[in-house]
Amino acid sequence: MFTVFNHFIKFGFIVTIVIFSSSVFAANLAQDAQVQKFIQSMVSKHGFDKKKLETLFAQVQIKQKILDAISRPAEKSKPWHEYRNIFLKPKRIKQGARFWQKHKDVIAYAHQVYGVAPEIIVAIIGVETFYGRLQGNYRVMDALSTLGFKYPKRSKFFLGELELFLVMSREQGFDPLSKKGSYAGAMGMGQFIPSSFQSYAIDFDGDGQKDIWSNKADAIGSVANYFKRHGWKKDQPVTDPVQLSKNTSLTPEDACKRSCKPKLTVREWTQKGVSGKLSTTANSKAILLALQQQTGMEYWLGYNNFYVISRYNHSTLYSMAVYQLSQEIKQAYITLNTRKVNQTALNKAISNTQSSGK
Ligand SMILES: [Ca+2]
Repeated sequence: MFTVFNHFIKFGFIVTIVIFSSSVFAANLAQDAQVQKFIQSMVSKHGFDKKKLETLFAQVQIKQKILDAISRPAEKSKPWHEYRNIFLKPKRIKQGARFWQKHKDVIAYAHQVYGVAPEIIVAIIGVETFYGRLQGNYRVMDALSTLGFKYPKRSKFFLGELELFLVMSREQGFDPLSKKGSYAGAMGMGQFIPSSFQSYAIDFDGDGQKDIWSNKADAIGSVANYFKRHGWKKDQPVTDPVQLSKNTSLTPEDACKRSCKPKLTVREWTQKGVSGKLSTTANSKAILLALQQQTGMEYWLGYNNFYVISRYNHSTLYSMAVYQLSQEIKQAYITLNTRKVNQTALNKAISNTQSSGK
């Protein structure tokens, strides 16, 4: 390879190589047999215009970077104390409180309509996109086409998402090339893939558009709706820290790793040697969580609402990070508003003193 590369450099073909490597599949995608088949199914199934779709796919780019990203071997999972530090940074907490403050009316309304705790809605948007700032830089068309047509392992899934994306672009009246998202086609402030958009995105401000990219009300309402539809219970606890008794037979192996539906009741966990100050009843169902801290294992019980967070991302660590971030944001939000109340009271007192001194 090196020899060939040098040969090209020698003859001034480096530019050719660079162009070639960034657009390995640069030929008109619309001519690809698989794409033609897909176009045909969009025409017969959904009544799309063949010519228009061909024009669209001629502009779509297959991205090697996306194939590299999805094929990258999964990172060895981090211990909790490292994972936690990625998300629970002061900047994310502070900006979460500010985001809440700025959109407090619509967040309060989403809470009222869907019953989902405001701090959870804010934490999800904070973890997913840093409050909408980092929504992904790939065109959704490029991402879904690359994975649908050039990644056979998940082709069926991503072609299904591509189909839904085209349908939603027609329904919502946007240019499919105009929307950006993650390399896997997750879109907007809450990173919905098209099938999630179809099932859970809502037009929360009633302007006729479901705009989860730039309309804060729609993004907030859609996240709240997602949680409600996955079974979030209003004012119910999420999780509690617990201890294991010395003679328990429970080990970290009994703890949930990914996406476990609570089966045992709190009473049953108690009988197995779990104890702690619990914010729920003995009949509530729970899962055991074991989190690797620097100094040893830390245990928690997770309830129904913890399971609902895991519907967003199946990792137990993700759900715990969202929960703990939500608690930090809540505290920061209260502090922010206490300061505001104090300042208002102080201003009032000053103004009273001044007027009485006149
Ligand atoms: Ca809207």
